[in-house]
Amino acid sequence: MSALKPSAADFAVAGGTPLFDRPLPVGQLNFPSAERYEDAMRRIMKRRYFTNHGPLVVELEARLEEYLGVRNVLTVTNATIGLYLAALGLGLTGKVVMPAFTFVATAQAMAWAGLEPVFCEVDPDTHQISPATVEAAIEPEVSAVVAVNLWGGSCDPGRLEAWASDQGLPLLFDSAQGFGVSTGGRRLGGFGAAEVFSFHATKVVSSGEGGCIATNDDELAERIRNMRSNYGIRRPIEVPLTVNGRMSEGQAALALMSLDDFEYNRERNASLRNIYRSGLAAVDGSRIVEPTHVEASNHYSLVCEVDAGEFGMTRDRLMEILHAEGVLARRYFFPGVHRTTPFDSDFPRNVDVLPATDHLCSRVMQLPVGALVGHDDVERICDLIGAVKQFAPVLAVNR
Ligand code: T4K
Repeated sequence: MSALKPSAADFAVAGGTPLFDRPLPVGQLNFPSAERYEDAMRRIMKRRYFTNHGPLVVELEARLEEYLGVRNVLTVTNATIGLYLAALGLGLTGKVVMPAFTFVATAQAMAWAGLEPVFCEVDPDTHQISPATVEAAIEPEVSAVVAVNLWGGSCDPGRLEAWASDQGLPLLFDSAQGFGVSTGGRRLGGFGAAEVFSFHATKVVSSGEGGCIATNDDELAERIRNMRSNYGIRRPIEVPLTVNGRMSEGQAALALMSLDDFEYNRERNASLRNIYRSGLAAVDGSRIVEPTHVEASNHYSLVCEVDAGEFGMTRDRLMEILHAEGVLARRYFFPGVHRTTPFDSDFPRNVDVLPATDHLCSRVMQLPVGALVGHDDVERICDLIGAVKQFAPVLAVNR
């Protein structure tokens, strides 16, 4: 019997007291102390230089180039704009293959760049794309592949790179979730034509909103530099369009502090994962998805699959129960990009052809990790999930 919830009537969905009075979210939300933040902002105020490639952005780009081991890093307002700029900078046209099991921004950015998505499957165990899943979606007019590195793991980018090179297809990586991740002896950042990272508040390195494009292609970098700033910079170079994708000094200050804190936060995430691992090991019907094809993960997210048959209730009913207790689990990526507007109506042929993606969308949830979640909290979440399973025969039907 669970000490937390001795009977089904003790669950908040049945009128009991919620386990957490302060709801626990899934995002990383790693931010510096108010003192460090105030100090950084005061320095910006004193300089009176707030944006347009200021000294903190210059410093950040140099540090990122060194850390990621790439020739060029271009900071941007957010990763969605970064993906859009990278696609335009690469001159992609026509159709691009990408997974439907990703955050909707991957496809939205390509649509803004005038590209048509052709959605491919992911591997049901790793949740990542592979040469085989991409190859199965290839059509004659496909001009590029947009690969996604998910969950602090990777899609084995070296293998995909070799395959894409054989096919003569440019490869752009959405590594929004992959900062600090290494695979095959290299950090993500230098694979394919370019990689795009997100520094959103929910990411492990954060500037509130923000991101960067990493590339070893100097010509591409120069083109994107000119596109990123409405008026272009440095030597004149022909670009299709310019836009405002610049990062501000305030964002750069946050990102620099977040870089300083990254190793601490990575280790903290890893320790939370260890508690989840042991806490859920005996809960049949729950499976923690480990970051695959990596030597070092950033442990950005804690992803759990729920097998309704084995667990005794659906993922959605379990989430309803967890939410009532203050555990704000999220069902990324429901319902799959192929089933979201406008992609479902614009490209209906993509909708009913992705059974592995649909299967994952019905059973995957993220559980809380990050700065607002303590080791004790994770122990209690695991006990709670165990208790839900124990009372599943009652709770599952009490809808
Ligand atoms: N490609 C991939 C593969 C991505 O995962 C993403 C972003 C992108 C591209 C695009 O990157 P950006 O353009 O965003 O740089 C969140 C994030 O907004 C998004 O960055 C992230 N992926 C995605 C997976 O998750 P939402 O709309 O589901 O998050 P939201 O705002 O509901 O927050 C999640 C939880 O965190 C909630 O419980 C609330 C809590 N929260 C959130 C924020 C922002 C807080 O407590 N405080 C906060 O400040 O998209």
